Amino acid sequence: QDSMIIINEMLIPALDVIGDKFEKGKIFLPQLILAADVAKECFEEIKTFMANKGAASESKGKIVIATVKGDIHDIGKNIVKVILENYGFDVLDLGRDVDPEAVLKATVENDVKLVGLSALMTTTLGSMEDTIKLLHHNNVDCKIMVGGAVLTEDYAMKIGADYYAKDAKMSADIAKEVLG
Ligand code: B12
Repeated sequence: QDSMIIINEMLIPALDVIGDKFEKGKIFLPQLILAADVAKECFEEIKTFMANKGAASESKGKIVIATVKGDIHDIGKNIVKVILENYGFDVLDLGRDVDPEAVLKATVENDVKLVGLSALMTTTLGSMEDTIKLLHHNNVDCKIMVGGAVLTEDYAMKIGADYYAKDAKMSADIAKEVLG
């Protein structure tokens, strides 16, 4: 609970300030990278803390997660992973800049019923749509949840996702609904 407060009320707003300043040209790429590195360190600490408190032992089901092709933003995706693992789900993290084919392969080979995709840029929403289309064209029996700052619920539905999650807590609620 305390970890979620630190993430949602302190770390994410701080990154929003950084993003805003970057957009307005008040800070530049080196500062953006520095801020991202600091945030990563903080999330690592929280992850270790949560792991020490003891995650659930019995797996509640498998979930594939990935940041889509062309996108290297993975802080949000990594938070989602930590939270899902804490709720007892097995997370197969494919990393960032992930090819749609790799998502398809991991989902089919591991008989995964829930896939989570992340995209942080308007330019990579197309890769997200391509990944969803590929899963649908191959008739993969799985639900797809999507997230990332540039997404909206409407857009998520338009590109064929089953669920839109605005934050990590919501991803856990969706996983509970889909996987029980
Ligand atoms: C940190 C950061 C970086 C870091 C990334 C480090 C890393 N390892 O991730 C670095 C410095 C590398 C970077 C690079 C770039 N960035 Co950048 N970056 C950011 C920044 C400041 C914060 C993003 C972040 O981590 N937020 C915090 C996390 C926790 O939030 P989140 O990702 O939204 O995740 C939460 C939810 O969305 C949801 N969620 C997210 N994913 C998923 C997935 C699932 C399955 C679910 C269920 C939920 C979920 O849950 C998460 C937790 O609550 C944003 C600004 C912003 N405020 O968003 C810009 C931003 C995303 N970057 C931007 C840009 C333009 C770039 C660059 C192109 C810059 C450049 N000129 O090179 C490159 C892109 C390189 C690439 N190909 O991807 C733009 C994108 C603009 C746009 N609309 O397309 C932004 C919005 C900044 C801006 N305002 O201009 N960036």
